[in-house]
Amino acid sequence: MKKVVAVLLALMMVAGMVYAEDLITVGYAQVGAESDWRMANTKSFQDTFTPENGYQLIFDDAQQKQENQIRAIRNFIQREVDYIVVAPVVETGWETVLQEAYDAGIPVILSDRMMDVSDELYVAWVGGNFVKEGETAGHWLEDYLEKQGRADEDINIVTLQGTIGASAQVGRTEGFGNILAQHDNWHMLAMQTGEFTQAKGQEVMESFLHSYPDIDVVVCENDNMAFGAIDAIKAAGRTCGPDGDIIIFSFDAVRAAFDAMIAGDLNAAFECNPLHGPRVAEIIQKLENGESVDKIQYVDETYFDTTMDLEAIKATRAY
Ligand code: GYE
Repeated sequence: MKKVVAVLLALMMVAGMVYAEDLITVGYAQVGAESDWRMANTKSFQDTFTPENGYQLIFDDAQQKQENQIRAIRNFIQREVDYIVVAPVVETGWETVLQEAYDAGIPVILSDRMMDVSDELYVAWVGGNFVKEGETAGHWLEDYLEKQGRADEDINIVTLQGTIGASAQVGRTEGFGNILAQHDNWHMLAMQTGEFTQAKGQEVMESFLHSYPDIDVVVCENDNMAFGAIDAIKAAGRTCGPDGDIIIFSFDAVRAAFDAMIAGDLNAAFECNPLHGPRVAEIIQKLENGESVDKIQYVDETYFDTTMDLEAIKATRAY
């Protein structure tokens, strides 16, 4: 009996090994868990890269620290994964570790944010067009002020920026800045990072409200910072949103941003799609089949504001 069990166990182990060997191993160096967007992004990878779909996912949460991401990538190289996927926390400082992956013959796919490295060090990038998102927000504000008959008024603006040096921060700041530059009556009073988190967003907004009593517009480089900012505005006895005295909008358009718009606290949300898991899987499948892939792949994005049927739209949203 013992023998039979031993043989069975051995067989199961071999079967397991063969099975594990058939799986494509993917190491994902994720930024962290700083926002709703990020959680949706993580879930998208975890739902896509499953054994049922032919993958083994090694997931690493870097807690928004570049040194942790670099360590994770080195660990993936050591474990000889088939593919490395990185959502880089910031754009600079990757040349050395990416060269190491390249020398090890492991393809690197960038997702979400960009890296400032030479082209041959990664096979493809897929993510949102952050400059365009910022410009869309700027055009939305133009339109909104126009409709309110405030197009020629002096408009005081503050910005809660994302993690400094992250593509989403750099692009959104640049994009909104392009439209700002076309309006002499728009004044950017201050820009400060809220690290893409609700807590930091609230803290920075509190200090903005102290320093600048006459804020007309708050630009939040993600939804979660807007949630913090809304709390700070209310705590200061001020109001925001379409019926309030401060205009506030943000980027991402996660489910909770719809709730904030429906509640009348947030004016608009500029979409950034986090569901990159299937997009990265498609790239990997093409590479597996020896097909070529587009190096840079932007995802189409839109925006939402309180003039729309937000309940109906929210019901169709996946994140
Ligand atoms: O906007 C923010 C997250 O890089 C697009 O990172 C992403 C940004 C997203 O923390 O919520």
